[in-house]
Amino acid sequence: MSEETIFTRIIEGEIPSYTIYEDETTYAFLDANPLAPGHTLVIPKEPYERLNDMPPDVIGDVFSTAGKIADAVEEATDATATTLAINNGEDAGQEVPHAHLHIVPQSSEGGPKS
Ligand code: DGP
Repeated sequence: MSEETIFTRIIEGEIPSYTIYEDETTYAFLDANPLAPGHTLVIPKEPYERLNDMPPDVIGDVFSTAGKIADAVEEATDATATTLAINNGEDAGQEVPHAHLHIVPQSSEGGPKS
């Protein structure tokens, strides 16, 4: 488990966020620096730093949440697809050391919708 990060403060409501979905183990909210409108982050509520640190059931919970909300994210943004991505470690571009799955809406024209 990593130290608490800004995402822990978001889960606890100390920092405002736009909630997309929440359950016992995961939280999904709009990215503050979106690659496209509707860019959503799915995080485990426990502050695991990387995917490598997460137990299989928690990995399953995060992807289950992504599966539950992918249609809604596409419908809300007129997207036709989504890119799911994890920057898994600092050298891969991970800026916040609390594991998170990016869901980026994509259009039929290619590239993120803008
Ligand atoms: P990454 O580079 O994979 O660690 O992505 C971190 C993402 O987190 C980045 O796209 C911006 C987003 N982010 C950082 N701080 C905040 C915040 O305070 N609120 C929200 N909603 N998103 C944040």
